[in-house]
Amino acid sequence: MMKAKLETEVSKYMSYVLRHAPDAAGLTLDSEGWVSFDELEKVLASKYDVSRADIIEIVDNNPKKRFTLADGRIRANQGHSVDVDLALNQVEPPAALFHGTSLTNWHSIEREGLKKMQRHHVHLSADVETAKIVAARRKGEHIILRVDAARMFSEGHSFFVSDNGVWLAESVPIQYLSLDAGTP
Ligand code: HQG
Repeated sequence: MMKAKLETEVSKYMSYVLRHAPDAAGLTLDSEGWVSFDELEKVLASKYDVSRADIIEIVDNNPKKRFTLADGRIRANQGHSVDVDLALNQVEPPAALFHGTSLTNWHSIEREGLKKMQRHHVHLSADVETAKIVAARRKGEHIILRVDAARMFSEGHSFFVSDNGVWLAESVPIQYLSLDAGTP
């Protein structure tokens, strides 16, 4: 059993490498974001005191299922800033989706809608609770935005869902956004 602190640290580094900076670890992702598990294992074992079994445990225990390990390859399920195409299928979203952010962002969001910023998509959740958790990572006061996903979808916008259940969109124009009633 690994210490929880080590597990979190390795998991964060895995997210960093697999989403943002494969180069920093001397890794090259394929066009869909996959890298050989053997290669990642070498990188992690040279930096941390972890075995192959430990790394598999980190993948399996990850609370948000951030990684998929299959056929000797591993990738991050969402959140990339490097140029990968996850080849996700378009899906019809639930009627409403949610996004949590800081109040200070609202002034520009209300002018330009939600933009994907450094990532490939705007990240949305099907439940308010998840949006609150995302918002809580931001400083200051928070807001929860409700996305009228049903109308957005019916008006031609595409939605995707990552393998770990994060809802993704290219952008959310302002006409589909409202402040959720649950906003403090
Ligand atoms: C904001 C975590 C001003 C947006 C979570 C957010 C998530 C605007 C920030 C995942 C804006 C981007 C992603 C606009 C958007 N003006 N601010 N027009 N449009 N923003 O980190 O959604 O733990 O790229 O509100 O669970 O915060 O990493 O996105 O505050 O799923 O697996 O710009 O990260 O997952 O920040 O978080 P991010 P996010 P992991």
